Amino acid sequence: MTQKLTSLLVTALTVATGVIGHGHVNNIVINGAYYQGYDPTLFPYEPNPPIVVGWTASDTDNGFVAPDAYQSPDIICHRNATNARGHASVMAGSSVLIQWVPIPWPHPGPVLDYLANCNGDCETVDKTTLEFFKIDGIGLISGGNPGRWASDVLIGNNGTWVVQIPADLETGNYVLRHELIALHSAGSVDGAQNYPQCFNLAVTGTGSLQPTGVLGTKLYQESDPGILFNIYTSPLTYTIPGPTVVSGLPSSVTQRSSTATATSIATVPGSVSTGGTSSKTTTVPRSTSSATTRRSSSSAITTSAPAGPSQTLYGQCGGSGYSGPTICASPAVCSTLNPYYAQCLTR
Ligand SMILES: [Cu+2]
Repeated sequence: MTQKLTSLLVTALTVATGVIGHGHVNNIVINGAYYQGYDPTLFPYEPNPPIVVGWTASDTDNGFVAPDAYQSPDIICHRNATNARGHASVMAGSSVLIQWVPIPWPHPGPVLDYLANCNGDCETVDKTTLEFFKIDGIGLISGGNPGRWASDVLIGNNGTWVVQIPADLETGNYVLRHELIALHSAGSVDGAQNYPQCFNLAVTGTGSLQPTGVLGTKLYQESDPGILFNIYTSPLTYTIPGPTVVSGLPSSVTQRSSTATATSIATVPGSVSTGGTSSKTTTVPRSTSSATTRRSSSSAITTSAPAGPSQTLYGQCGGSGYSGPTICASPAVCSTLNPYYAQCLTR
């Protein structure tokens, strides 16, 4: 009864905070090129939304998928998701920067990234056949109640997360499934909040890595120790939910902010005569492109100095057991080098 009341209150608070409390990925950046994502708060209301690299979903409230939907297709790429109509090309070993909006992201929790081979075009693949393998995952970094989380690193980098496409990955079309899990209410059953976001990537390279994966509907269970988890105690030990990271891959690469220098248009299969490996990259400066002026998203990936005590350049700003300043004096940004050490660095 008490739990029910609590969850009702949480629901009421969640509704009250509206879009301020949640978010979605506005864009990704690959080698300085900016690719618009799917904007669930705008595109459903546009007669001709642009073709983008992000999957369409019906989270018009910027909301989440709850644990009671873990065995439903909604967990795969968010609610009622349908395939992105375009893709971005990326070389294996390159990094993809993912930009969340609005900033700051409000919730503590892990950051996870998966890939699934489409074995054909990702624009038409049946999402319920995708088998996801985890390419990185970071949870609790230090402390407890509530502790410092991977999400705090994302927040410290202006809502961005850097994912490295495995250097050995076999050439092919992949869905990148990037996910934040918010744990602020996860102490109650069905209280965690998953924010999965999917993107189509055409990966080129010479590698042969073909990890085995699991269906999206088999990633998590409501009762997983990293899902039903109370962050408001100390000390904490956290188990990142889902399958383990593919053997040989780091749990995270160095996190940093980045600025796009060009805007690229999502490639549509069959529309480029040179084949699927080249993208139609334009060299429009991002400050004048239509994609970047949407919702003032360009400001989201410029570096700004948040309030609070700050660490000097090259000083420590995070890591297991660290309790000093976690914000870097501008223009440095806090870069997580490993779970035990983060340092203020300039780009
Ligand atoms: Cu929220």
